[in-house]
Amino acid sequence: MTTAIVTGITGQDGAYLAQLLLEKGYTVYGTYRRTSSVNFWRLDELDVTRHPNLRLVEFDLTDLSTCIRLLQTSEATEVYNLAAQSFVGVSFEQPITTAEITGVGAVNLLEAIRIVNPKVRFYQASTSEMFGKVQAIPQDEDTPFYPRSPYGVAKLYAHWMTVNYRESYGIFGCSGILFNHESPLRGREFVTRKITDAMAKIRLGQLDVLELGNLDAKRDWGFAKEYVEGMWRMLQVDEPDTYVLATNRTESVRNFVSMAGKAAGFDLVFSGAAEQETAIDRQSGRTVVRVNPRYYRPAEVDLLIGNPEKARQRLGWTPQTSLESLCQMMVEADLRRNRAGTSL
Ligand code: NDP
Ligand code: GDR
Repeated sequence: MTTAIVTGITGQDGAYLAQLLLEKGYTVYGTYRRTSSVNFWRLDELDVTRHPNLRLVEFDLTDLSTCIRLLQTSEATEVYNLAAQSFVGVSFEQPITTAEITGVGAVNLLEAIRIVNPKVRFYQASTSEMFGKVQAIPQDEDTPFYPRSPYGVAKLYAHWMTVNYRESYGIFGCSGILFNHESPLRGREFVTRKITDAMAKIRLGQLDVLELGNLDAKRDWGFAKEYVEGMWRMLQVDEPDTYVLATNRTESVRNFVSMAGKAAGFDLVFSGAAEQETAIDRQSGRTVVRVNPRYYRPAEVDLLIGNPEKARQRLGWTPQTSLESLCQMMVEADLRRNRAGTSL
């Protein structure tokens, strides 16, 4: 039986990856931070919290000694580092915390692997945010990086340290450059879930209007459950490497709003320039969305679109779920939760 460590198991990807590994017969050490209130709602939704092969362990990525002890006690042979301060917006307000967790935290794990068992296979959750102000369209493994946020810079440091430990010490370190991936388990601070949750609430009469920032930003959005399969595949091949996972389709935030509106029964018409833009429901005439510049970021990533050809060829990985189906799935989940008053 293989044993894996998944850091950040309380997050979206951690929950899906735990489910996948448990289904494959792994023993999973899933790490969570001690907080004043428990945060296992995603694991509960996937019904894995009480799985007999799941060990939930208290852990903080910024503490090297904890990383070493976790490697020693678990005797894991695969480590998936998903833990991070992952919200780009907050990284502008908390750049140092973001650097410590999202950047240096990855090196704590790499050091623990070097000390305890250099044969451990390591997955680093890298990101399309490292491309930032993009230098080529579409972006692939050879596209130069130009991060545009403290989060992107911290992730770039962790990415290069993973490559460096691979080249310096022969550690099996893989870096997955994942483009945005969403699901009903996405945190409500991220734009897709913020939109699907709000559309559900407006439909149910629980919210008046949704306020958003930059509607022109374009993202390559896929389904998270499929992306964690790609993470696992990266650690099963003979050689460690860097891979892009993406859908190769990009859409604006505005288009995602229209899609989610449609799934919730609205027919939205946008008008007005930039900071005054609104979306009105054609049938009722009511304003459903309006721009609020407080959600703008100091520096923006305007357009991301990834080329996942290397992952297709070497890992046999291809995304399956269309953005329309993903959006529909998220709106339906949010309608259900908000009807029941259980939205998190
Ligand atoms: P989430 O924000 O949902 O989850 C992040 C996880 O990290 C949470 O479990 C969080 O715990 C944990 N964490 C935060 N700080 C620490 C710390 N100091 N010590 C230990 N754990 C900590 O992210 P996602 O699941 O969406 O993403 C997973 C990873 O993939 C992240 O590293 C993210 O940056 C990266 N990524 C995500 C993409 C996406 O589109 N989702 C795309 C590309 C990369 P807590 O619940 O206590 O806050
Ligand atoms: P991103 O995701 O920054 O791409 O990082 P997010 O959903 O936060 O933003 C996407 C785009 O939408 C614009 N936007 C808004 N964003 C939020 N959160 N809230 C708003 O109200 C809003 N209005 C417009 C943003 O400006 C941005 O352009 C995500 C995270 O999961 C990272 O951890 C991950 O590395 C990348 O995806 C790939």
